[in-house]
Amino acid sequence: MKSLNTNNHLGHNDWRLPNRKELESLVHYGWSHPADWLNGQGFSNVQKRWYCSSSTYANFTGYGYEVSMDWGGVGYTDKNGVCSVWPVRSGQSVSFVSLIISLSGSGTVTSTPDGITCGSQCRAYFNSGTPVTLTAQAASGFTFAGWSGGGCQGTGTCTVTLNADTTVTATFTRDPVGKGDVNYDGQVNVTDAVLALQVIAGISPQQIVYKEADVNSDGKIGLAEVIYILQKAARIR
Ligand SMILES: [Ca+2]
Ligand SMILES: [Ca+2]
Repeated sequence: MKSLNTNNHLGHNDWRLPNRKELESLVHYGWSHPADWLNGQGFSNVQKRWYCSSSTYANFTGYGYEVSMDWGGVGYTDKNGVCSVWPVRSGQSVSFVSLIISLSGSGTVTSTPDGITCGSQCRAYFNSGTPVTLTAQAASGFTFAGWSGGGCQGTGTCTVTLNADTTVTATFTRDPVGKGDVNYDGQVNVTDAVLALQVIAGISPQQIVYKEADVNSDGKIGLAEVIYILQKAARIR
């Protein structure tokens, strides 16, 4: 890096190593090899290797963070070790902030612009000041109960203007047990009838039985439930 500045590389002498957030912001997590994606986006010669960052590893200051453009991971290595460099210029720097999504219950959260696809990708970096709109989608059997953190609330989409590292929590609550859904899997079918019959016969049920599946308000799973379930399964109810 020093020699780039000493030699006034490409007419500039403010070259530096990117920091960890800047390098991570280049990674497209939807691709198994970020280098392949970057080389198709106007960059050239991006290698499937570790790239050094300027960020020091806090637990051991002789080490610095590095980011793999092969698989997108973050690691750390001896500052005197060998890794690839991606020179950037101070005059062009922007500051990046992180957005982390925390999920409670089952569902997904996506962002516009792209970056967050949570469950699988729950952390992304954006330019400071970027408005990011988050959309929540409950999994089957769950209902989106709302946002918290980052100024988000309610159950609609939420637009967060990222001026600092931010964590937003999306809470999904499980739907109540439906009538006749003895094993609480969201469906009323013959499996539920079998479980109910096992309860009646005093046989240990093969799955957990939810008494909330009660259909006649006696607080028990019994013949009334079996009849209800079979009528449902036979489509005569
Ligand atoms: Ca069921
Ligand atoms: Ca009952």
